[in-house]
Formats: sequence, structure tokens, C-alpha cells
Amino acid sequence: AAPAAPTPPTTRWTIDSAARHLLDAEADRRDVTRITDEWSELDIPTGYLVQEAIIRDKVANGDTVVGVKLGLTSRAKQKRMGIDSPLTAVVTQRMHLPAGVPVDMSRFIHPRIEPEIVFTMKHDLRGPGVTADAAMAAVGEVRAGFELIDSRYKDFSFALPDVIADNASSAGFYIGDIAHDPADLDLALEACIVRINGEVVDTATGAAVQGHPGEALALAANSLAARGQYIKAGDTVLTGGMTDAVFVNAGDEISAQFTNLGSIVVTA
Ligand code: OOG
Ligand code: MG
Repeated sequence: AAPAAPTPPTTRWTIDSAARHLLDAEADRRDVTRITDEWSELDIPTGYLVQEAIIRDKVANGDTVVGVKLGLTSRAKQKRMGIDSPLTAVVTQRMHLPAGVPVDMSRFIHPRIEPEIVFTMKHDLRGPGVTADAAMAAVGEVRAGFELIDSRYKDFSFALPDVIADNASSAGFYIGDIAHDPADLDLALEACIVRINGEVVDTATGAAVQGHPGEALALAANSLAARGQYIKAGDTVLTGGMTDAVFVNAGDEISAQFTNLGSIVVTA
């Protein structure tokens, strides 16, 4: 008799089980291996469905969506993560961390932080076809930001669908208290110096982010439109790390000093 055909391995993965897996890892502060190693059907569209399921769960548990973030918009970030395509994710109220309060390291797995230029929207912004100029016309305020990322994957090791599913490693963000009208600044030339304990570890300008953070904002609007979504008036938009992210170690003081947007200092 012919040998029995091998039975395909049963997979436990569904959109909901992947979302639950990542939510549990976050709640337990436990890193996990990349899902694409086991679930080859996890592609980019499915990754966004997992991300949406995670946000639905957070909202059902009392959190609120406050905006959008971009990831992997600078070459520094793309090179570090080995992925050359930007992505979008969702920012919630509980991610907003108060300035001046030391990072509670026990809440995170392996936190890193990265400087970002942050917009507050004054108008809705709907793709497709949004240009950087049109995007900037919808911005009300620009501020300095520091994003605290905490991938649920071991060693921040993931393929693009994995990190999309994981809401782009979102965990926390700080916003500076100096607000500017973006029309008053050349954001491509807005510089940022990152220091750890007073020592300069990285520098960049806004041009690191897709040539101009307005390009990243347009990219977000156009990418969301492909999934039937848009950026809303009042939304906070994190345009993506300008430099590589730095690990947060207990006792460190990490600062981002901008040309016009002021400084953010985080202690751990
Ligand atoms: C993915 C999140 C990327 C950014 O600003 O590029 C991101 C990661 O680096 O873990 O937030
Ligand atoms: Mg970021």
C-alpha cells in the first residue's frame, strides 16, 4: 500500500489567538518567538487584522484610541530592524507617560526609547492621494516626542507581519510641552540630539523621517485609506523614530534635545 500522505500540522493560529498571544505576553512581561515562524499565513493584511483585534481588546478594557503612529520611517530604524517598509499602528491613552516620573522598568520587557516629531491634527486627513503639503495643512501643532517601544518578540526579532500584529512594539510615549505651529518651522531641518547620562549617543534631523515628517504623515493617511480608515482631527500622530532606539537601563537619564521643540528627559 502507498504510505499515508503526511497530515499537515494543525495550526492553533487565528487572528484572535495571535492577538491573545501578544496581549498575554504584554500583560505577563514575557517575550515570545515570532509568530511567522509557526504561522506562515501571517501576511501584512492579516497582521493588521491582528493589530485591530488587539486594539479592540484594549478599548473593551477601558483604554481609548488617541491617534496613530508610524514605524520604520527612518533609515536608522529600517537598518536596525532589517525591514525597509514603514508601517502604521495605533496609539492609546494608556500609553501616554507623564514627564518627570521615572520609567517603571517592571512594567516592560526590554524597553527602548527613540526621539520622534509628533503632530496634533486640526483637521481630518483622508487618503488616498494625500501629499506631504496637504498633510501638513491638516496639522495643528508640532511637538517633541520620545516613544518607548517594547516589542513582545524576543530580542526585537520579527518579520514585517509580526511587528504589524504587535502594534509596532508600542508601549509608551512622552510628549514635550512646547507646541509650535508647523508653518513656523522647517521640520526637515529640526535637529535632535540624544544623550544618555549626558553623553551624545545619536543625532538626526527631521529629514531622517521620509525626507520630512509631513511625508510620513501623508504615508500614514494613504496607508490607512487602503484599510478604510483615516486620521481624525485631534489625533496625536507619532511620525517614527528619527534615530535608532536606545535601551533603557535602570538608573539612566536619557534626553532628546530639539532645536525649537525643546527637550524631553526620561529617567529610569
Ligand atoms: C518597531 C516599531 C518602530 C518606529 O518609530 O520606527 C517604531 C520596532 O522598532 O520595534 O516605532
Ligand atoms: Mg516609534
